[in-house]
Amino acid sequence: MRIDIITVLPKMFDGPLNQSILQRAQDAGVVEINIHNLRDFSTHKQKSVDDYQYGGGAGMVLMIEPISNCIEALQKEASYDEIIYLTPDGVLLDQGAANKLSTLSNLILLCGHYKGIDERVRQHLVTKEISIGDYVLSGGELAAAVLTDSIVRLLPGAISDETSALTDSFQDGLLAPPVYTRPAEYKGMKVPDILLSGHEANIDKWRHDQAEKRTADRRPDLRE
Ligand code: 6GU
Repeated sequence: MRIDIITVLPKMFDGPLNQSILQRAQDAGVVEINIHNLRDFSTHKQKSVDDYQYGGGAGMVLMIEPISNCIEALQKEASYDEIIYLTPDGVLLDQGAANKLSTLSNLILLCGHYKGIDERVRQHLVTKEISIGDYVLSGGELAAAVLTDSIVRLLPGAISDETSALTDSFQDGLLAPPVYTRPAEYKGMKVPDILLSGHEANIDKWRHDQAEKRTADRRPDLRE
């Protein structure tokens, strides 16, 4: 898979994409992630990428021209399945959406900033709009990093233990059951006996029951 991220704040991606599973997936060639500074596609002397909004009002708006230039340059290198704009008024990201996106080959993620982007970008260039939750972030960068992580960890070869992505919370519509590691007892706090029993079928049943209980307690909406 190839993911191209367009942003005015490329440094925001230095940390999140270069650790752990995301770094290993890139090292292993499972995914190629490229960060593009929108300013590099400005045709203005000052390299500006935003301007005042027509009709008046506070806040700068990202201009269509540098965004279009950047997308056109990328489309000379690859053919993209989706051009995704990260925005709080997009469709909410969930595990099902991440699963679907992980089956595609090439994605462009466009991060908005300031007051927003020219509506013509959304109408004519973008193919999908995604929000990561009902709260407001300062820009789309953190959302793009979240989306990238949710997709890349699902790619074959990204996680060494192939089964572990499948037992995540949400993957089967249930929250994940509790897990424990050594010691078996710490300051009087004990690991449930059944996990030490070695009885695989009973352990599977216990885990499933715990997942059901946790989901009913915390996220009854997931069961509907
Ligand atoms: Cl994608 N962008 C911004 N700015 N805020 C958000 C968001 C995206 N998703 C939730 N809040």
